[in-house]
Amino acid sequence: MQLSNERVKRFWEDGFIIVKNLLAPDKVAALLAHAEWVASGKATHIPKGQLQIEPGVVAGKAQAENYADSLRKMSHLAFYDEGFQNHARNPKILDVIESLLGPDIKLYQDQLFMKPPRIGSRQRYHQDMPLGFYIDPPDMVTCWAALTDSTIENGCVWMLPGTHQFGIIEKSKWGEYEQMSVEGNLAEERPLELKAGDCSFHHGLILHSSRPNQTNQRRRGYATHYVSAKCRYTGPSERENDAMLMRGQSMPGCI
Ligand SMILES: O=C(O)CCC(=O)C(=O)O
Repeated sequence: MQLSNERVKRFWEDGFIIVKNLLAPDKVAALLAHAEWVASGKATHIPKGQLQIEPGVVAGKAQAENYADSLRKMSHLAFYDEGFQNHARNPKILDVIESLLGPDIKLYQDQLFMKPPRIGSRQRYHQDMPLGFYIDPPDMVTCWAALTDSTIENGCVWMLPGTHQFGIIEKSKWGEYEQMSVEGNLAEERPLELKAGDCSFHHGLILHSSRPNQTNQRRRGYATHYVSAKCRYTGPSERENDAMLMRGQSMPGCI
């Protein structure tokens, strides 16, 4: 489903859009079950280095009911696992990405955000691109797929509309926005409440955050980070570039 010109224009103005019901219920249920199996620690084909534990658990200040509920996120799954890779290659997602980035698309990274019940912590305001995405120009769009309903109470993602237009923003400024948000003084921020199967799409330079999970239910979101295959890779070593072609073609001298 290609986006209408009006929705594409909206994306470039705001830096994000929501596409409701993009994923079929059976696909969401299967991916969620697969995510829970991977999170249980039984999936030996995924390197352990790709996961992060909730900071409260690491600091001994929070206790998780079980191993899965101690996890904050898992990364780079589609590069090792067919189930996640099939999702990343979902033509409905790639059609939206193509409307925004053009026909030649690579997957640079992915992150399964776990947001466990009660102890799932706040994600501070940040831009994705300066946190390890080595590309030029900044043609990067993330699809955040809701595997469960995502609400204000269980810690949905919040966006600061239009901030992708400012380029890379100094990290001290991220902290200022964060402070204003925590104090409830950031009137421009917008919650992205989603139903399971909805997807939001955001630009790699937009400032965004997410809140703690205050409920007894897990909030799961799987983010796949796409870049244009026409970007140059600007990372420290070409060996670390394992971006995967999703659609169209690779370009000589590019990522
Ligand atoms: O899902 C979250 O809690 C954070 C999402 C996020 O930061 C991202 O998709 O880049």
